[in-house]
Amino acid sequence: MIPSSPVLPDQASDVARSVDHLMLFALSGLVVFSTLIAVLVLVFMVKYRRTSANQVGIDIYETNPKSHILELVWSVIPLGLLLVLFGWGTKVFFEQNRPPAGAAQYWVTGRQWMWKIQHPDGRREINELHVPVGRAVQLKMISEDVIHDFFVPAFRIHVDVLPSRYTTYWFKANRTGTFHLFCGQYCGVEHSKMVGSIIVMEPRAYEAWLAGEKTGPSATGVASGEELFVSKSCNTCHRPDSSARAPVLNGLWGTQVSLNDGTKAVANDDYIRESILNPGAKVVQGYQPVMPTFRGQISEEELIQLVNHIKSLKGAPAEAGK
Ligand code: HEC
Ligand SMILES: [Cu+2]
Repeated sequence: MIPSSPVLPDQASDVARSVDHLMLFALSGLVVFSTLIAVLVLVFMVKYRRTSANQVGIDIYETNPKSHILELVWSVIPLGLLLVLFGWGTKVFFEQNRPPAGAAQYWVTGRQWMWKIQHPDGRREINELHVPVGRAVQLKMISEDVIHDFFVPAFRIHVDVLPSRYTTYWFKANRTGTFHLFCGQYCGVEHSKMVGSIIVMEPRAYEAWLAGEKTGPSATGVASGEELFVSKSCNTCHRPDSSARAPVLNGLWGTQVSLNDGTKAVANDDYIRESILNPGAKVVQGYQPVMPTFRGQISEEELIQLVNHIKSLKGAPAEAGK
């Protein structure tokens, strides 16, 4: 455990600790070797200084076979240290990038210049994210316009949020408190105002907070996935009772879909998002590419509602083409 210091930001997750240990290891190696080299430069400057006017340097390599050993030493030791750094860095990288099974999924939409967040139960908030302490929180993030970056120093999270692709990250806060959220990627004139807070609460307090003011999807101007499915007339083709014109979407989530070019795709968030915006890209086997594109007619937040809705559609997987 590293004590809090004025140099390092707050440390509020286990991953933050791993990142700091790795950073301190790299930093101490840097300090040791920089000092060693600086001292040797000074010592050798004095020790091997020119003492008479006609003195000429000698080629150490030819005259001293021991220099092979010396060269091996200064190659192998740094190699070993760098490999340690590499292996350790890889371990931390995977720790940071692989959410543990059962992590609760939160949606984050970045736009000029705010963060819009949706909880697993559909609750929404802006520039604030309330989470319970000690529970893994998975973030699924997308931008509505330019590239933003979800930056929470206390969790050592610094990850780009891209338009047209979901980025996934996770954290588990290990103490309660309020931590800064920044946009870490210059994104326009009000970039510096694109800030917020992560509020880490005791699980009980979080439950109480969730049960508090009701701001469901419809209360904040975004219709629920179920409503959108009707209002965007998805249901005219994707009727749960027939698979005549379009595949039934019940039970689709997580399955392998056979496409009419002979390949397969996994029905995940990105697949469903693409199916709605660019239906022609992956056409389900046995169907005609008749689905219209909804690009420009559905916002990222509405897409999230639709993805969540399709995810929640249980029942027998669609038969034809699977
Ligand atoms: C005109 C009829 C029609 C409408 C309207 C329509 N779809 Fe489709 N959809 C299809 C057809 C046909 C396919 C299968 C061919 C393909 O993949 O493009 C399909 C495929 C899909 C798939 C991939 C299904 C799978 O089994 O892999 C998803 C997801 C989907 N649609 C979602 C939607 C959503 C959400 C809406 C409303 C925003 C919508 N569709 C509106 C006809 C339609
Ligand atoms: Cu930004």
